[in-house]
Amino acid sequence: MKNPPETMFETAFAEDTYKGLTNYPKYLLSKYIYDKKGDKLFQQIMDMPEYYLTSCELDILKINSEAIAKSFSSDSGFDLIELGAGDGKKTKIILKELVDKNFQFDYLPVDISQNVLEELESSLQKEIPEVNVKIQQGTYFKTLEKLSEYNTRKKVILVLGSNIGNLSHKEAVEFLANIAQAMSEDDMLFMGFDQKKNPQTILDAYNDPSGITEEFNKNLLVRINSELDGEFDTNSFFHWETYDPETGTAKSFLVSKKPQKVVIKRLGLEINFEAWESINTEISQKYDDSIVNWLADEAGLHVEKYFGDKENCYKNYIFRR
Ligand code: AVJ
Repeated sequence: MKNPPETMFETAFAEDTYKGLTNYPKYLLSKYIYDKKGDKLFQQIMDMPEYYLTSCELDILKINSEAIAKSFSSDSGFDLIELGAGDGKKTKIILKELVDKNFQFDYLPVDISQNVLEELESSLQKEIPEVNVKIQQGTYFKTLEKLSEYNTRKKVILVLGSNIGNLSHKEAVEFLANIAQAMSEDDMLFMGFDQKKNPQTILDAYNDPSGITEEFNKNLLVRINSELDGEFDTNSFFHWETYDPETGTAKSFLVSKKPQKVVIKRLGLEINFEAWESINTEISQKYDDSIVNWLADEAGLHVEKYFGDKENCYKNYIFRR
């Protein structure tokens, strides 16, 4: 029982789920992991000892806060625009430094979730009340477009957490090109990229023994069950992680333990799984300087400099047009 393809879908989640599960090989989009429960699980991931990305980036920002703040500053002040602000734990290090040095700036965190933004605003009010916060609810590019229309002073665009890693190279170039389009000559992009490293370290980060990453991935099935009237038995799938050191791509899969059929009522679908058939749920790309330089070039940007940790586990790059 398959829907005729011309049927209108109620939500983007419904449409993307339909496309992904009727594709061969099957896939789901990682952006849908992040509902309330998914956000919470990601918070837990960031606190795991194996998930080195967060502590690496935090160290880079702490060690280089003076140089970073200085590179952001401008005589006529600037707007610090953060795409995907989250809880702001890492950003606060930079904000504190900017305030301490008396630099003139406004902080404009951009997020889809008004709730996340309001929590960030109130925690900043308590912790660093000197910061002028102007929360921006909306999608990244619509908001950037709007901001580049009305604001004339220097823009520093901040994207932390190696979120770009969830994109294919083609999508990453589009993402960077969209940002580049909103940038003028003086503007800067400051962005985190997780680096290629010992493959075992990467596998461990996405394959924790406590099973938090597994639950994080399976949240896609949980959401399909609750929002699309799906009937996934999450116990009949297990989490599998791979890392290809040649391409630098870590991939997450949910693998079916047995042959099974799964009904998703609101999609009018019955999905057939062979034993050991997989659903790709996420990619987490790892980079090196030559990949980053190539992506930048394709997007009409160039790398001005970068900040790394001692072992170059992770790097934050400054891009300009
Ligand atoms: C939020 C996209 C940076 O890919 O490392 C963490 C998400 N997935 N553990 C990443 C994630 C599994 C994370 N990003």
